[in-house]
Amino acid sequence: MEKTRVLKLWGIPSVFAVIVLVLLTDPGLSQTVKPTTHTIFMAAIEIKGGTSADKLAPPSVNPKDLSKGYDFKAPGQADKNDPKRWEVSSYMFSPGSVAVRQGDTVKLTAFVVNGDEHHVRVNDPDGREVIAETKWNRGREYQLSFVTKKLGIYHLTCSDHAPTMAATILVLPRK
Ligand SMILES: [Cu+2]
Repeated sequence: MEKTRVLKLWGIPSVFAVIVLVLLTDPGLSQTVKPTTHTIFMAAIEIKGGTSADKLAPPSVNPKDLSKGYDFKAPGQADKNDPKRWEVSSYMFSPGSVAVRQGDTVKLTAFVVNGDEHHVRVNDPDGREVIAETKWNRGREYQLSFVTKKLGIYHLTCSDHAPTMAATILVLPRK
């Protein structure tokens, strides 16, 4: 209030003075002004589910035909001691989506928990390669870094488990 009064004394109408103060003091707005570096931790994981054919019939379409990232163990394959059990799984990146602003630097640190091998690359919103395909092995940690020059969606994909093992980096306008 004191600052408002001071500005008013300078001859600036109070409504404008308040707007100026809000713009100067709002941390959310000032954060968007200069590019920043986002350190993002990601894991390559496999989630699993299973049930008994007594409770639910296995799917009529083999999940493996839908994505290389899906796995299916039919009754008889999943558990030799339980011939009715069937299981499914899916490889994924966690988190699967992050948002940054244009011009920000993405510093990604990825740890491979599941799957012995993944071939991973990053493409920009126009499909151009930003990070060339690299082999990631289980139990290792990998780092990659790039500047988000373009607006839109950058894609981190694994060719071994396409199309579902993918993560998106949404690039928003700087403001
Ligand atoms: Cu993979």
